[in-house]
Amino acid sequence: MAHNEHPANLREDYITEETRKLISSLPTNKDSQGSLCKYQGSWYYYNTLQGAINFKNHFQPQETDIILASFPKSGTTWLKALTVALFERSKHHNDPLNHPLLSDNPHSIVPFFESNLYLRTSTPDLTKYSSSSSSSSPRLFATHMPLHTVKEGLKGSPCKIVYMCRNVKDVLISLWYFKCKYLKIEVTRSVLESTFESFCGGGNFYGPFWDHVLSYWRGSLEDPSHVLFMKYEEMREEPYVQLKRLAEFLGCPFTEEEEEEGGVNKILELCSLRSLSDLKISKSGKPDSGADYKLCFRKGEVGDSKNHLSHEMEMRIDMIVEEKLKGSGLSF
Ligand code: PAP
Repeated sequence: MAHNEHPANLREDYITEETRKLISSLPTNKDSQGSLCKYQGSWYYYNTLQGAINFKNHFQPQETDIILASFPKSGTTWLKALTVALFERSKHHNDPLNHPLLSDNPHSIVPFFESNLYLRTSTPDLTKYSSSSSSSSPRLFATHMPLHTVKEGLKGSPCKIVYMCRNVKDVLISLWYFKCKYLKIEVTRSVLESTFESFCGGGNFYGPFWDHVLSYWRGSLEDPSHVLFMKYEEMREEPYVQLKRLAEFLGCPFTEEEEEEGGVNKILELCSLRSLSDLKISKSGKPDSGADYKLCFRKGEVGDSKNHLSHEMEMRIDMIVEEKLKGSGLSF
């Protein structure tokens, strides 16, 4: 792949002199896609690290901001769609066809701090994301950074943070498929095996997985009114209950009347993998940079890893995760 075709967040052409100096003092690592360094306990490709630093130093939070956080491939697209739909619901009673989720992808409505907004600049224009005429719409942002780094950017502002967690084995399989499609390479076992090895060693992008998850898990225990910990598997299992939980946490609970009128189910239907992936924008849309929107959607199955990981691979990663999460109260 020619250098200029390589995804911007994996490259190293936006870093400042200062960041270059910082990187020289950090642990570094290389994979097939580029160079990574370990910053505040998490591995970043260099441009993404620059995005994280730009965010940390320059983001000006508003108290009502909502941050949607996740490890990649854990259900971010779904969480973004559900949150947008929760805040849009009162506006589209009489005008359902004008709903932003029908004409735009959740990732373009809710941008990532480090890999979109702050990737190339420390002063992005955030006016587009400011509360619109309706004061019921807070600004929505997303991130894959761990909680401690996000908190530095929030500078003490009491923003609400929602974390979506998913079983590491399904994350791994989802990432394997995504990586191959994104990089336009064949989906082979050897890519799965190298992705698996890098997950087990913890040196993968945003890894180690368990430290990422634990940062939010502990944050949610310490401060449950500001950090909500959700699980993809629970969303699949009991979407109605979980969407209500999300709405309550975000301060926009469903009224009895809304529930009686089927308001919860309407949002679940609008944001289902089937509905979203069926939209024209999902089939042929593209962001200015990054993956085609169709790559956001695949199977969305719980336990798909069973179809791909060998018994030995499952045992090995299960043991690592069990060991790393021991005593935390979190399990999969
Ligand atoms: P990202 O890190 O690139 O943002 P993310 O959305 O977190 O990706 O995860 C993608 C996974 O969510 C895919 O899982 P799979 O590979 O196991 O199929 C994708 O199919 C799934 N997904 C996307 N949208 C939805 C949705 N609306 N409902 C349920 N799952 C979804």
